[in-house]
Amino acid sequence: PDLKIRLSDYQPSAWRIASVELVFDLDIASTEVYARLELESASATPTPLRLDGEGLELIELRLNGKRLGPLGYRVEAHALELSDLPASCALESRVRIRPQANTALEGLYLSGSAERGFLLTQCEAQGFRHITWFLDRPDVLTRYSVELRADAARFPVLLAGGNAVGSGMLAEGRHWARFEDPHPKPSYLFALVAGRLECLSQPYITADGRAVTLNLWAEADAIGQCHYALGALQRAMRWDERSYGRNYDLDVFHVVATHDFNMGAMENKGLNIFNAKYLLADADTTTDEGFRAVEGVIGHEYFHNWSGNRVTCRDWFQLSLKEGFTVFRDQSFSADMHSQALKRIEDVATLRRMQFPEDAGPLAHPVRPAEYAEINNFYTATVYEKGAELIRMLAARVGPQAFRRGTDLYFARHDGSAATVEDLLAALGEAAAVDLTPYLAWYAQAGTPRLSARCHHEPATRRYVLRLAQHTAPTPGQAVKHTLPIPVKLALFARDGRMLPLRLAGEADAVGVERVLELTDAAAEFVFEDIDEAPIPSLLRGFSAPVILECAMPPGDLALLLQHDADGFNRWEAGQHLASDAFRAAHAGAAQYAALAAWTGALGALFAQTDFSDAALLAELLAPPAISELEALVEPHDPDAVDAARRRLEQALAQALGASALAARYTALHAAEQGAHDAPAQARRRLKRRVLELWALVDAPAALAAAEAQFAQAAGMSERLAALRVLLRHGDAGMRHGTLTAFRARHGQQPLVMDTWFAVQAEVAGVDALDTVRALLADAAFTLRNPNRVRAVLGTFARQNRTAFHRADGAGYALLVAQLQALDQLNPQTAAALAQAFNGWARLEPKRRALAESHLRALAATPGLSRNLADIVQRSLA
Ligand code: DPP
Ligand code: ZN
Repeated sequence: PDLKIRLSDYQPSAWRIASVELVFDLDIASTEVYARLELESASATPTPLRLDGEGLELIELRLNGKRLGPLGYRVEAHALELSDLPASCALESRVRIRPQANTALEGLYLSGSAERGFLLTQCEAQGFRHITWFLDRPDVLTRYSVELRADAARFPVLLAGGNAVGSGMLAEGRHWARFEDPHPKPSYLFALVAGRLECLSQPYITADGRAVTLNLWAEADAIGQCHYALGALQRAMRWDERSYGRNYDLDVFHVVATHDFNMGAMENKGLNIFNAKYLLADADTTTDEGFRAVEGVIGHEYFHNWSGNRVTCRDWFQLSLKEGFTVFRDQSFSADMHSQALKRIEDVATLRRMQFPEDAGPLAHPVRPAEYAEINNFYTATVYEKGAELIRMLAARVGPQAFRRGTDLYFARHDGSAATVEDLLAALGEAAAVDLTPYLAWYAQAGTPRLSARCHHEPATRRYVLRLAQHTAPTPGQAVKHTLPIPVKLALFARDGRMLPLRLAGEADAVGVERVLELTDAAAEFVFEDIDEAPIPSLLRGFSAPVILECAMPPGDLALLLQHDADGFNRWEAGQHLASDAFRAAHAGAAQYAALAAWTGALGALFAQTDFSDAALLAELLAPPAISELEALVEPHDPDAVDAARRRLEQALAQALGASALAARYTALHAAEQGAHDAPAQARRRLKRRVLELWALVDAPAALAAAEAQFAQAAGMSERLAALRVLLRHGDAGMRHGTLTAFRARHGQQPLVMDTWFAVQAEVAGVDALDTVRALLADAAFTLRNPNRVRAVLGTFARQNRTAFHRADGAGYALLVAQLQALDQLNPQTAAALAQAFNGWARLEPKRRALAESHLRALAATPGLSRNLADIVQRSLA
């Protein structure tokens, strides 16, 4: 049967819910939920009301106060249907739900143990239907009034979204608390939390003068790790006031940390709930990247208060309306807090590592999908990361002032309602007096466009001709592709490193030295005048469009850009281009090749410049592209061969830099290290980590000795972990065992650090890698019930440890499939996310391809597969 939901079938709801009152009698094993819905038919002649519900034990239904007998309604598998209702009525329901038995972590569930854990909810996308009967769709916005009741000793803290309006004691040691949210919201933004939690609190005054209390909540052993997040939250709030004119809008803002969470975090109105991984942070347990991730996610969820909550999505097809936009907002925030160029490099690297493979494989889908079988499988890199790139293109297209006017217009026009992608583009376009509708094609079309650039110089006419052409390969369900508007930011460099003035044919004067061309057709030619000698083009600066640029360039030209381009991103990009060319040659078995020499030579020169001030950028320059990017360059591919060729690149780079220079740089960085957390200290640590890794490739004994010392004396987790990684990769069995034991002895009681302990072992390549993973799965601290732990072991193994997962005998596939079958019984969402590690299987060399396919088919044939996992497996095999 075709169970797909389609965008083209969208119909507004036939019923509205004017308000809802909820009362929860909370208990771990069994919770009773009372709901009173004030219903209004959208039409004069009401149609039957169909409410969503899953796994609810119905106790009682009342219509306008009168109890409904079994003939008054119909209960189906996932719906409650009532016919012949008056156009306006009150429906009351009582249901029983079972939080402790809820291992899917969707709806109301228990985090931690029955004795000490707390209750919480996760409702996006469709968790609310696991709590009560409701119109569980984002375009039904309602005012919520919520009362929580629970044993006062077991659940001293009771929280729900909105403002607290009262609390008190009940009989038998129970207490109650009541909350009202003045802002209408869809059910996916509902949340409650109940249990023993500690609070870190701080007053905050918004730019428009509202006194707000910021409350960060965590279990007692973790509350001390909330200070960094609290500071980040205040920075995010100020930033949104300044950058977008957005103010917070309730008296209190709660953020709660849990170790049991399927996602990174959740933007519930007034009550954000965070995976502890993105909230808890201190120097002893958190790396520099970890701190930046906390700040970014704090920003992301906070920014949703406007882009997602005040203006929400009409339907789940519009998910990127809030997610792509909000990722763009959090990227901009992080860039403003740190470095524009580095943030851009990191974000593009993430896009290429996660989204490009998705867009090139069987799960490819547009940023706004046209259909889905299971919406939880569309919280993807495409909807998030590519969606953010589309907003970035639009922002660049209209310019900063018009973009701000446009977002102001969007928020004002759609406040308190549910919007579409068209609504956002209309507001931005109106503010800029630009027709942005051609950009809608980006939302509808899957696949990464290939942008090819060919250039030639005509000395006689002093012209430089740039020919751009675009092509997008077919993706599943989309055989024919359309042309897209592609903004190409560019500059032309003279041989001496000068940027040339840019005058296009037909223009009277040059328009600056950097400009944006828009390719709107399949191909176009751009002619630059007054160009005396063949320049070096710097194309797609700042990664001005999410495309694959194909432009053959001589290694010497790329080396020049790598050393001199003023655009930090394109500088890095030139190195990536060189490294990719070198990789192709290495993979093809070439003994020596110009690209490799140019890459190592240019990096050697940069490395030797002792005044190269940007240590963090240098660290990024010294890394070749990720393995998942390189895999895409050869088809079909053998993971062992890809891995070997990438290693040859790193080896050649380490040799070119030289053991003594690496040792000297390491020593200098180590001496400067003070355990500080300012940007220069972080940059030094970043470079030091990379230098240590390269050093170990050319002088393992010396690098290992340094790593052991660094591990023993580390001032914080960045240092400790960098050393541990090198020891695990290059050390002997005794060293590995010793450091892992010491690490565990120190951090065994800290779940997030133990996730790292698991992950660093699961990522190590080698013949015994699979035995390591088996041992980790058998460890007493491993459990399939905790998503972070599952991702640490199985996610790291299947996504990061390519040679182990893709072992030639198929043992890696067998291991993952067996784990997926077990995990799916407990947590379908996490199982479905993990199964996407199979994504590139069809591009493998024939032997592995056949093995991967047969294991996927076995998985598909598993009886009782969840809809989540079945959807991924079936689309992967289609
Ligand atoms: N919690 C997820 C996010 O913020 C889904 N909304 O992206
Ligand atoms: Zn989000």
